[in-house]
Amino acid sequence: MELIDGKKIAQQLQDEIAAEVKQFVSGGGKVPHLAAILVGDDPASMAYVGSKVKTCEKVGFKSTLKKFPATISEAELLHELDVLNNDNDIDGYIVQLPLPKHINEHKIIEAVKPSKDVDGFHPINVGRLVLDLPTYISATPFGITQLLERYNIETSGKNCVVIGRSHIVGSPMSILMAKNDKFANCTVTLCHSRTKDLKAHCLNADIIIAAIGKPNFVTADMVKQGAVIIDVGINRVDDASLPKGYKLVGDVDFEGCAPKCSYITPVPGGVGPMTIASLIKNTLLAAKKEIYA
Ligand code: BQF
Repeated sequence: MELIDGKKIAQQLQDEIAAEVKQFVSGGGKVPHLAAILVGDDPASMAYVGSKVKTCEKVGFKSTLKKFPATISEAELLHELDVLNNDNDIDGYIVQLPLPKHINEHKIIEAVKPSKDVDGFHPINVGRLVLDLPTYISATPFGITQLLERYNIETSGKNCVVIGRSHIVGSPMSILMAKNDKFANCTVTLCHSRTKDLKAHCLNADIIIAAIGKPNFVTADMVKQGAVIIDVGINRVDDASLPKGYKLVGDVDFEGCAPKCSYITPVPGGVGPMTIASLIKNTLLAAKKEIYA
């Protein structure tokens, strides 16, 4: 069993990006500038945005964090997006999800200018992903393909089971793994809450990508000997013995499954750090106008 060290690969990616920024700026390019909109005070969202801003500093980007109370109206938020869409210094921006219930997420996502949509959530960018056109690949699926590539994991012709059909992870991941690309070319099965006999599908899988949001959902009895497991789950589980009062666990029973795996990602330190690094990469692509001229 080899552990896939997402923290290490994310650091490598960030070092590469930092070097590229230096070169780009010394050649007269503008300093890449990411903006983030944070609505409300959900602690997890605050932490995620915080690490995005911190990573911008580390790679030599400018960043702008725009915080709004949970009571902001949809119209006011749409106005803020309009401001960012028209600010020529902002190369890309994100709206940290989830948003408060009174705001229609779809409406917000559709208001992001596609050329600045470094999360890759806009329908235009999702459509471009499906059609193999240049696009911002959403950060978690992009990060996972980077891990497969950097560990040189054989994927061609393999059976890949994606568990979870979210618009952010499961759905785009299933599309990426089915593509005619070196670190894809899988036969993909997208499993979800209505799947019959999930265990049989998993036992047939060479690669399992778990994105369900339920701690310890994938257990050893569901895993074929030698399988690759990518654990996308970030679940808080109460643990009074820890200073924070909780620990992070994935969607996979790591202890049980790891002995059967050829490769497995840990939580924390697996897919999570790659999500951040991929967002940063997309922002560099935006600043260099490599996706939209
Ligand atoms: C790690 C996210 C659910 C909903 C909205 C490193 C992150 C997480 C874990 C991180 C996530 C999850 C992010 C680790 C960003 C991933 O060491 O394991 C980094 O910051 N993430 C987000 O922005 O919004 C979410 C999960």
